[in-house]
Amino acid sequence: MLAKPNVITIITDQQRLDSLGCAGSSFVNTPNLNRLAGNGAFFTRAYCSNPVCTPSRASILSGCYVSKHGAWNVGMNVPQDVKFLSHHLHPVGYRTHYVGKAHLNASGGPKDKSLEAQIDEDTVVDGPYYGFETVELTRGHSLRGVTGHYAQWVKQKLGDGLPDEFPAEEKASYNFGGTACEWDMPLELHNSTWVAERSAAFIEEMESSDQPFLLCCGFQDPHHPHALPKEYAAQLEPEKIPLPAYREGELMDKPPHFAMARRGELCISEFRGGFAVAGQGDSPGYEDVTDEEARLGKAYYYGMVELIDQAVGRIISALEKTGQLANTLIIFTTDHGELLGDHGIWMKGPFHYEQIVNVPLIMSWPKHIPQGMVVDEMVSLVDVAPTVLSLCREPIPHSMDGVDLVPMLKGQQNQAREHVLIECIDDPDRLRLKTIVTKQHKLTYYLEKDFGELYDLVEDPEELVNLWSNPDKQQVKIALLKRIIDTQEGLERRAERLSYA
Ligand SMILES: [Ca+2]
Repeated sequence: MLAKPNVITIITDQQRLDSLGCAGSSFVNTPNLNRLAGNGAFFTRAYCSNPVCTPSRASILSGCYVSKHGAWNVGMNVPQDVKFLSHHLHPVGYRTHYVGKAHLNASGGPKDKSLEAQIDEDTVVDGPYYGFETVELTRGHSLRGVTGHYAQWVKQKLGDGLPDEFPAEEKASYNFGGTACEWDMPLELHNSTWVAERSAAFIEEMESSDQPFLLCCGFQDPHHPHALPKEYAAQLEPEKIPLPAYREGELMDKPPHFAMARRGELCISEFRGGFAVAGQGDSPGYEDVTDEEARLGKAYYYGMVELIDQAVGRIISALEKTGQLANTLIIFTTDHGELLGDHGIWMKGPFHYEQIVNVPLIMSWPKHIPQGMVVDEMVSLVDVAPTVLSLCREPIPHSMDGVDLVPMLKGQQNQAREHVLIECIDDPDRLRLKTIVTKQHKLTYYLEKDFGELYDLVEDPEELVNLWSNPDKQQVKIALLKRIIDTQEGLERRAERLSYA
């Protein structure tokens, strides 16, 4: 019998598709990720299921859309009965381990209600955790992310305890979410270095084991604050980075919360629910971001991706050195993208622009996934879990909403799906979005609102012309609305029918 493959899922945080050299970007240097893509399949139209952390991560690991798994926003725990890849693979002999940022629990709030909320500089969470037998977790991002197992590791490296802080100098006079921060954090102690080193250590441990493994690597970057070790920041060439794409007046035909986000008014608007709008927080707005600040903020962001690239190189080289590369399926993706000032807005949230929802996805397993394959057909990150199970020759549970991509990867199918669904519930009483994306169109329905969005992605790839109210497009609009209802019906909870009556 053939041995089961090892599986490594690498999930970064808030990474844009254009942050990869293999996506055609000349201003970012990602040799290791380009090579990984060249050794496998690179997807140019992979869509996340939700524009923020927890819901999207739960979808990647469970193969279910947000309506099905129920973790509808950040600040909450993924329900314990949701089954992840770890729950499916551990009982069939897999050793399961997680290193890095998970964000499957609320990051704050009452500590007795969330394990991850307990993580701080002195407190770690060891697992078992959501089907992973062991975990080494951290919480937060860059300047605010030296916590949990990562903090313990830094302390051990320094020998004489953790300094009160690693100081950082902000390059903009106010924090708009994309501010560049020059950070007094040595490269060898950076969070991406930690994820690489601990992942490599696990891979080395597994060299002599008969068990296959599932390793999940969760990078905290390139999530804001955009902070880089001084030594790395010095090498940046911000002048090479394109300025954000924004045309004055382009938000006029959009739902009102778009322009409010730009003006920094979301937090005081009718769209704010019990908490600030996820992905925007109490942002002061972006109208005053200068070209110089924007370019620098973007340069630091892409620099953070380059550090991830180097870390991924170390993880792959640990597989090579231990002779496990040929039998390891590697998935590289992220939870959602980032606007970086495009359309006049930074970060993410209830704006389903391509920069937020069309995300990086690479799958590599030499001899099993065609090398150098570029997949331009649409896929969803809910397809990751069923595809992993298929490649591990394990049954795919009916409860998964994702489809098995293997027939498409093997050339037996031209396309895996006709549309993808993206859901966002910012607040059950406020902004709720259902987006359907097809080959040509993208429609976003806002529940109980008079506004909506419709784009022709072929004619208008920059999503500048909202066709929602265009009289000539009402047939298309009705067809896409029908698809949302059809898709939603499939997510309803259904008990198993056992007999006629
Ligand atoms: Ca995230």
